[in-house]
Amino acid sequence: MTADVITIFPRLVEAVLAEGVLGRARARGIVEIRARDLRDYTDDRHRTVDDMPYGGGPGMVLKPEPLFRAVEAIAAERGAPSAVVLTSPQGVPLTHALAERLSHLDRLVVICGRYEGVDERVSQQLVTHEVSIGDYVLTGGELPALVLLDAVTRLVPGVVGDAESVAGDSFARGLLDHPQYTRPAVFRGTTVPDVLLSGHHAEIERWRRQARLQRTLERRPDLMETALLTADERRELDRLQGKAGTPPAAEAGAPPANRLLKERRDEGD
Ligand code: 9D3
Repeated sequence: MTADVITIFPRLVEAVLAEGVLGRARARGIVEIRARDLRDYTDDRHRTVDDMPYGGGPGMVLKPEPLFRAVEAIAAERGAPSAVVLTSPQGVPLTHALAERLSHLDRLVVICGRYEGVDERVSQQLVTHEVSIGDYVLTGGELPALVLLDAVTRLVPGVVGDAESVAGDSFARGLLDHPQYTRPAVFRGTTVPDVLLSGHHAEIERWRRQARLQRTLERRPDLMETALLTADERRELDRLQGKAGTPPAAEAGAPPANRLLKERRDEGD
């Protein structure tokens, strides 16, 4: 896969892509990702990429010409792109399913939105997918583009070493993960659940399945609507829901039950 990221902050994008799993995948030639400076595709002395919105209003809008020229230059170099993604607050939400579909494509172009927006003719005539990463306001589309590329490229075969960890993605199956523990078995007085030390693999799997379902019910009841459940999970869910005294769903935005935070709250903070 190749991915070309069109941005006015190419050094920011390049710095992130150079590190971690993606940096290694690039170094090994599994994916070829390049940050392109939008200003390189301008033709005026000031390398202008934006202009005032027709009809008035605050802020500036990304001009169409540099974006069209950038995509055309990439197409001439690499061949026609399979998809041209624009990161935008007006986009469809990024989901694991969308990341999965994009991961099968050969040549990706990602345009980072900026300022108050992008000329609508770009969305209409150049872009194939307009994508948001969630309902909160950021200062630009670079971080969303990097989030999208991270989610997409880790699904390209060979990028993540352990294929099992990709296949077992909780979002791939629609449930949250179970809790994880590592050594020491006792940390500042708190122990690891006995079952995890027992070596009884069937018992451990039962405990984890119950924990995944209970967490998803409490924190993300919306996921329960679409989760693909095994017969065992369905049985366990019925048991959890049938039982009286099931804890109520966590309040939206409620802080985690973290001991340090709780103590701060108790101090009247
Ligand atoms: C919808 C907000 N707009 C109302 C005037 C202004 C605006 C705010 C923030 C326009 C652009 C931006 C910059 N954000 C992105 O480019 C962006 C984004 C985001 O802010 N949240 C979640 N996903 C994305 S993808 C691109």
